[in-house]
Amino acid sequence: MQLSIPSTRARLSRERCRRARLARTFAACAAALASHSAPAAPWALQVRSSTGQPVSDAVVAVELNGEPRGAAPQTIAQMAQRQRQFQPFVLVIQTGTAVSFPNFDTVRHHVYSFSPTKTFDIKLYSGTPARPEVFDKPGVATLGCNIHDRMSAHIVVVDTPLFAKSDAAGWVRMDLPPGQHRLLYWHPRLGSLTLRSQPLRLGPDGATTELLLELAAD
Ligand SMILES: [Cu+2]
Repeated sequence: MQLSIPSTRARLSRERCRRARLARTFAACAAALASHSAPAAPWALQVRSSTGQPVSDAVVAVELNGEPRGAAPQTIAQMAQRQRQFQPFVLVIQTGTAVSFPNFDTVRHHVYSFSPTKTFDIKLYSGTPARPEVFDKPGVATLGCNIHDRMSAHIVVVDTPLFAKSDAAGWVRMDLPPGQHRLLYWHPRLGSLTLRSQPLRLGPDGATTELLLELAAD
């Protein structure tokens, strides 16, 4: 078998190309690592009202530059109905999450949302609807039940896996890398279906942030 010169050249150039591809991948990888090479440090945020009271059930999310934003495929969350109430009252999910609406009551519910973030209507049903609803846009959806006017809840959809709800003392805690991030927040009593945002600059040693909210009366 004879190895012709052109085919040797072709093989060499393929090899060079492969190495160049690897080098580019490595460079991209190294750049990505450099931007997040500093270890995450504890970050705590307390949400309080303008009168100084701790605020629970506030949604807090942090977007890091260059991080993946949508939820992994098949991510599922649940908004249940028990004793003619939605549970939880506020559900936070990552964009792309599918939400199921199981009804654990003996009465039937008719769950809907007219919010632009996600419009849907699950007509009178018992048990668990066959198909979950996928929330593919960030924002806030307000839920209701056509049968029980007092039933109400919110689904808050964020473009980041870093999210939490404030606890009874108003605290949210996360480990975050240093950098220039974006803090997003929302509370039912802010009276808007849009999340608010502000820059969040963090150093390498962790930090505590205070967030004061002007809340409407209950
Ligand atoms: Cu109902």
